[in-house]
Amino acid sequence: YTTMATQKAYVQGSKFVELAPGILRLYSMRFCPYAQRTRLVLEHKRIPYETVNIHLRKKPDWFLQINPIGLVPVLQKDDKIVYESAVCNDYLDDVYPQNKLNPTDSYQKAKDRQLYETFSNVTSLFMKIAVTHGENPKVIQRFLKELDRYEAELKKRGKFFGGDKVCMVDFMIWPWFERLPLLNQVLPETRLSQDRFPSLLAWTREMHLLPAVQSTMYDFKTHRAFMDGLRDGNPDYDYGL
Ligand code: GSH
Repeated sequence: YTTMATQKAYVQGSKFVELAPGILRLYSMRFCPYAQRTRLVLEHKRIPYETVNIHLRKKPDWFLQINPIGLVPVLQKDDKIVYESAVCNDYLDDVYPQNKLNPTDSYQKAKDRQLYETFSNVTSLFMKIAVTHGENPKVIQRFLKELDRYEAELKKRGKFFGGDKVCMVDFMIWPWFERLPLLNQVLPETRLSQDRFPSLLAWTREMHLLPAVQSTMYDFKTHRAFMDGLRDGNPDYDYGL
């Protein structure tokens, strides 16, 4: 579904690639977990789109005009621009109703939203541990305690957060589970144990089987290389190209 000629990140000074009428475009960065949330939804719903990857340390001026906050992901189609991963995903689920991901019931929708909005607790602790190599054991305990909430909820819901099928919650939180082996390698205490996290472990295996996950994921070596660069203040947005 990707039609752009290059996957390489567009840097400051590079020429804007004109957007053809009716084409949906995703501004992304190959290793961004937030952009991956939106890539997962695009792939799951089989929505045709093109990708423009952005060099996040040297952003083109035209990108800052599209999103003044300067973050990816951003969706653009004709005169419409949408940013923030949760907003992008809800928008896609509304506009492309196939393989619906959000519940129609307002209360259920609120509960799901609560789960993925509060996941920011997990993502910030994840980054803290990754950057400091987990030197503060209390942070690791807080991280696991946050994951307890997801374990308990998943236990009630079934195979996925959507029950038998995936839902928005699954895709909104998946990118950090894909990257969890990065922490596990250095800090065995961050591993999901069978005793404490049986549901999340089974879920991780199921998620790996989904075509949307397989087509958006990177292998461990690639995630490792990108994360090491990020920690050194020198991320390689074109790693592996
Ligand atoms: N709340 C945003 C969302 O959910 O979309 C977070 C997105 C985000 O932090 N993206 C990062 C980014 O664009 C890349 S992983 N960083 C650019 C910057 O910080 O200047």
